[in-house]
Amino acid sequence: MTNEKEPTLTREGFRDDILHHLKYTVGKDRHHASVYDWRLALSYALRDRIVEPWFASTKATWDNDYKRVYYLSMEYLIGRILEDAAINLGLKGLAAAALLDLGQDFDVIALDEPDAALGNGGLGRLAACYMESMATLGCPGYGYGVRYEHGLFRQRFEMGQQAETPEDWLSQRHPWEFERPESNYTVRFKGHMEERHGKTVWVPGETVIATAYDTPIVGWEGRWSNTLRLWGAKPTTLFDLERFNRGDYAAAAAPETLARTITRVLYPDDTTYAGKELRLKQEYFLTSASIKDILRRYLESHDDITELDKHIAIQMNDTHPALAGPELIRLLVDRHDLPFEQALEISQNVLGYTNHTLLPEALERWSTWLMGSVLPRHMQIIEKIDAAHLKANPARPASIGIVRNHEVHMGELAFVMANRVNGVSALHTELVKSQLFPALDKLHPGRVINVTNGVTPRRWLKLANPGLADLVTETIGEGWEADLDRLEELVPHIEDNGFREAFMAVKRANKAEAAHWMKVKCGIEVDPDAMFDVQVKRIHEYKRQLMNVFETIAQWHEIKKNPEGDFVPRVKIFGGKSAPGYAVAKEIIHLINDVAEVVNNDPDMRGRLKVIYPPNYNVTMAERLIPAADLSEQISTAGKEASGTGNMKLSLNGALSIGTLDGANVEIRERVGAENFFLFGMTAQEVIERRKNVNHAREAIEASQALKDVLQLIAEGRFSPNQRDRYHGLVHRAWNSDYFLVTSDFTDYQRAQAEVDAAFLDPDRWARMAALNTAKMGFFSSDRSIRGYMENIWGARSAL
Ligand code: DL6
Repeated sequence: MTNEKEPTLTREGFRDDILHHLKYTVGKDRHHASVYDWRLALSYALRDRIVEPWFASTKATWDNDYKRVYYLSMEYLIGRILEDAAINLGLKGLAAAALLDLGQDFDVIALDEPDAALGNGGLGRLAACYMESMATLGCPGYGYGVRYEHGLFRQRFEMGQQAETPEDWLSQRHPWEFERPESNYTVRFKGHMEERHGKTVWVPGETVIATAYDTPIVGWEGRWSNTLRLWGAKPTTLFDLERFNRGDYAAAAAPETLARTITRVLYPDDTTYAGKELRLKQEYFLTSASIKDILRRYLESHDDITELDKHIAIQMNDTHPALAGPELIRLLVDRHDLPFEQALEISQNVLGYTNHTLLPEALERWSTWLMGSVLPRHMQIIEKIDAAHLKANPARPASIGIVRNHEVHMGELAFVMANRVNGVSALHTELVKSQLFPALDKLHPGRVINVTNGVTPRRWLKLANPGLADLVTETIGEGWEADLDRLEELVPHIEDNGFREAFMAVKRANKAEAAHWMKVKCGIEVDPDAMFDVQVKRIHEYKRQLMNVFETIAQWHEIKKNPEGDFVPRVKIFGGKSAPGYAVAKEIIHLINDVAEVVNNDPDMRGRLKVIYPPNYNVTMAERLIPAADLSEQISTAGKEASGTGNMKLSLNGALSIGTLDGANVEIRERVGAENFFLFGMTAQEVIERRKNVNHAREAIEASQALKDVLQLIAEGRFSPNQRDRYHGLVHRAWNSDYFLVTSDFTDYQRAQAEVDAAFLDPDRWARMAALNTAKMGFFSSDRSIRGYMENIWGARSAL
């Protein structure tokens, strides 16, 4: 291992720590311990090493009264913790050696850990990267979230179709957290309002207790550590004994059922909102417990509640925690007796809002009836916020009110309550201003700013790709992990044959490992020398996996027509889950699997084309596939992908991108240079124009024989021989609606794919381009993003 922190700890000492925990914490002797037992023992031994920096960070924050940042997010897509913690502590090598002495293998043990999936996709994984970067930069902060009993569902394929089963990460002991039963808050729902002695009093109909579970998040080199505080739910009364004694067991257990339901499952959909009442309760549960905890902590060392905004900043990760505004006002007014106007001003001064999507269906709205019945006091406050905003901005158009058409618009609420609203890439921020909130932006110029997303290099290079990480260290020395701009120092080395060879040798080794894994996981053999063409992300129409499948079919058809021809061998690799209720995305999954079945069993395709779709894509699978990718598919309809972060991870690991001018692709291309990025497709503006032509799909298909053939092959059931009409609906939509413009961009996509083939046939050119991608990714470190938040939104300083 390179760059191991000089340990005061010895190999023998750490071995003893592991054995101590195995015996006294896990209760096993080493001769009967399973991998699970060893994992727990190792995790506790590592966790011990985090506790000191964690306490020291907390103490320094109290002693110096540092400004604290609170990140509120309904999702944290954490992944495995063990190896990440070991790397950040500089103890991975030592841990591996100590385990070896005990006859155990670090990698086997690390792989035993469940992949904590408390998130659906990009927004949740970003929150996890940001937690780690805040700790690395010494930004005093807390992440607040929900301790879901079941994270994102497990995906299986049954006859090619997605099937979901519950995920159960908490069925095993979770060694990284500390339960804090003393940190608990009553969260109220429903009921009614009463006026008592001139005060408005909320008499709740239901209550649950939010109780804290803390996970320390250690930054690079263990110099600072923050807390991720997840709320679990407990009933306010254990059970109704009277009802129980009468034999009415179901009614007796009602309080417990309510509590368990709230934290039972991560909301399985990031685009549509069913199960509305429960979702609203989950959001309020997170928000209420967190805001109360924030105020409690503040008042422990400050007397004056009106000074709150000088000492804290609260970031709302999308609109999901947007009740933070009304809840903070409620507490300031109802509990601390501040006038509404002052409470509003203080709240606005502490709150920031990050928007992560332009998709209208993903912008939350709640009916006033639902809001009023679940949170009657908040409904009153939201109306007051809306009225105050209108009073201060009399020219405000009715179309942008927070409450309109009997709905509460959470995007507008978050915007009005925040002192800064940020988009997540330069293009997205422009679209937030011009398309999403144009009128609000005009009323509040300067409020919308950009902070382009980033990813943590500790996990997405050092952990995921140790071969490349070691090569980088050998070439430019240590320290790049916390100063990713230094990757630029690789540029002159790209001229060096030896460096390029070493770079491609790492890629080849990663591909060989991934190929072996695919053989075990999917039973399909792939050639590590073929191009690994990777599209891994949520399955969504706007991300256009469909275009990739169409192109795969076109390629298959070409090879069938010319079986003796020369073709660049490709392995098309897909990964991703669809929201369970999203029928069109599930149909795309089915089609990918159907196409894979035909392609992979066709002797003409041998050595030329394979399609692999391993089920249950998650953080761990990303760590395996991303370092092995040659080509990164970033092909969303321009104007729809807010940023993307997979695009950054893939480029960082030396994959070349084929992509549209969408989200952060624009900034990636600027950095790697237009000649090193396979650009295709319409711009966001052209997309808007194109849609005005109602015949856009038909015209695009008529103009491309290849596309016509693809649709014909699908329609006649070539990929669904046992149900030939399976995709008639899909083909019909492609001809007649095609909102995401797959057909209009298809021909240009094919052109760009041909350029990719030509580049791949020139290994030296490819090696230069791939290495340049890695070298130019410094900007996309989440450390840079967090610095941006600290300087331009939170007004927070590093404690280091
Ligand atoms: O900002 C993180 C991530 C972006 O990179 C993706 O482009 C965007 O799709 C994603 N949004 C979500 C769900 N949005 N909502 N609500 O995950 O955020």
